[in-house]
Amino acid sequence: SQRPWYSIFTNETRAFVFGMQPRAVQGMLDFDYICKRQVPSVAAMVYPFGGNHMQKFYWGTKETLLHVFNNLEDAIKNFPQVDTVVNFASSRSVYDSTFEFFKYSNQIKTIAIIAEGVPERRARQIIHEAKNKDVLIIGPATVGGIKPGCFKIGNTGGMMDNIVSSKLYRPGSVAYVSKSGGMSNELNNIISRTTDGVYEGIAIGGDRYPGSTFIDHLLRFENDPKCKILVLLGEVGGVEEYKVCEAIKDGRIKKPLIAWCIGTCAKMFATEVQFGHAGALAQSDLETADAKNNALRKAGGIVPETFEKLPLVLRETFQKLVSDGTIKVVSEPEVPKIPIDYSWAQELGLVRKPASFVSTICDDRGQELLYAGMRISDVFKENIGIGGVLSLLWFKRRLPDYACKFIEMILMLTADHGPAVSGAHNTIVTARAGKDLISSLCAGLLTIGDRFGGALDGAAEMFAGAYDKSLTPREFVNSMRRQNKLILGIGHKIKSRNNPDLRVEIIKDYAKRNFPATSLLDYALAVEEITTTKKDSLILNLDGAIAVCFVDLLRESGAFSREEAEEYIKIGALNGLFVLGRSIGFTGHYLDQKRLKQGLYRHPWDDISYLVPGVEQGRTFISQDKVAKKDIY
Ligand code: Q5B
Repeated sequence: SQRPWYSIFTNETRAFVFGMQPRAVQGMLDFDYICKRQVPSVAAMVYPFGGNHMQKFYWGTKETLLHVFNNLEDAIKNFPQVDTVVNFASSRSVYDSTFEFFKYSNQIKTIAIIAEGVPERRARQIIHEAKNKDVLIIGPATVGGIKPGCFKIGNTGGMMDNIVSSKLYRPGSVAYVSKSGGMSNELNNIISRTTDGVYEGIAIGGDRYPGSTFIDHLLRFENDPKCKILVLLGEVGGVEEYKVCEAIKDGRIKKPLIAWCIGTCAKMFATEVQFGHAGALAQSDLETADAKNNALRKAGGIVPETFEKLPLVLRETFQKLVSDGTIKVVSEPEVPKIPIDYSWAQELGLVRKPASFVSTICDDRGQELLYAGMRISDVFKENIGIGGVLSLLWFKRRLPDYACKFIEMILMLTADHGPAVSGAHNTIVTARAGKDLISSLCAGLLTIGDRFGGALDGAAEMFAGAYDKSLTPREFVNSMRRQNKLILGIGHKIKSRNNPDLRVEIIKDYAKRNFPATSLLDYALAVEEITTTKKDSLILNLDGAIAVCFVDLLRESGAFSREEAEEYIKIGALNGLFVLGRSIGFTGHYLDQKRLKQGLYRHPWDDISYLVPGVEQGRTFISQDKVAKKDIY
């Protein structure tokens, strides 16, 4: 590698992220972008589950694709310049994945291990192997680290606004090493306010056996000429801070080192206290925060009296180095603009845009699904049934119980009328042609129209129109005859006065007994009186009966304004009732055919009248070229 040993991250460092961590990757890319890096620091993700593919991320305000490899070998082969790994593997799998990376230790030189709770035995094995392979480990149990202008490990630094407010988009002169990610954020903030900012910050992690220790990083910082002030934020537990004391004493650390060990309050407790980290417990007097602070002070470190005074000593030390010319203060670059995700900006109330869709019936965004404002749990608590659900989703309101029951009655009565009707026939033929449920169902539904099952809207419009114009039933029938139009809702292929359709009887009876008024039904029955005198089968059929009763419901129930009632007739709500009900039957026919393993249907020849030009001994009577096409067809 071209970089000096002390500089593990540069603005050209490229990394693999192990694990499916799109948020962390996006955070790293956003950091790169505001640092004005030319190439994203994340070269690829390695995720053993699923195939090799590309995943989309933002690069500033534009989008870019990153590789996701399901095996390390491919990743290494494709990106020989990658020398860093951010390993998000869980505590259970981190050992195996890290050892996998060790196989490529000629290339991979730094591995950050994020997982908490890695068994100490495993952690020590990893550390041992890392030493053998000359690989630097940061972690486990760490957020990672950050080098302003160069590289950010995973989620270090928190959200982008935090990173910007701590000026982590450009390098300063102060390098720190701490244990925890939270305290690193605090240091980023303090350093940015009291000095020219962070040069590099590493959180070694809170476990008892971190892969690299305070001294490892402080020696790097000491040797890095761009770093002018060192900061150590230790804590109660462990003896690593004493190695730093030694380094100050024996001159390996010469730069000003500001140090503080957190946990001085431990003495206020009667027994030893385990602080947040696994390693944050003093197992002897030597491991207390006070003892370590005293030792660091004695060794020559700059140790404030309290943590609150840390900013003060930082400022003083910085000022001193500025005045003696060690630190040259450079002018601040322009504060970068942070691209914010649209969803976040929207949540903050910063942006608005006209929506492409408007929807007013159902909302699935909250904790609970809402049907026209009614919680799905209430739908069941109040037992509103399918009629109630339909009234919410179709009409955006609760309808009276008798109306909901009527809707359910319609769905039950229209559910099926045998295999012979157009729609069921089509469904069956389609199912037997080997098609799936939805194709077969759609094939059946497509037959629904003015003649079959879809006469409801037309019937409602015709009867209501005539009634509203005060045409007598006779005038209505005559006018339709004059216009040469069939009255929709009248007539049936097999049902008649003598063979009444009992479904229609049920509808009529229910409406008569439950509706506040049945003006249009009465009018339609008067029309039926006339049409059946012409032919017994010209009865008010199922479509017609449902249609006129539904108009009575829309107009007379008090649940709809007159305009609303007319609109529902016009926009096709009524045919929806037949479509919904008959879907039950068509689905039944489909399942029936599949259960019966019925083969491909072919219509028998003897059931088709072939009225094509005749043939004699395989030849046409009249030679085709002498006959005009219109004569044949
Ligand atoms: N004539 C239903 O025809 C049918 C007349 C009429 C005035 C009329 C026919 C029709 C309107 C559409 C309609 C819904 C095609 C039907 C349904 C669901 C179903 C189906 C099932 C289920 C029946 C004989 C003479 C002719 C005609 C005249 C006929 N209809 N005049 N207004 N509406 N109706 N569809 O029996 O002088 O002799 O030439 O189109 O409401 O789909 O079970 O099968 O649940 O699945 O073939 O119930 O009525 O009668 O064509 O031989 O006509 O009466 O002009 O007069 P037919 P045709 P003329 S329910």
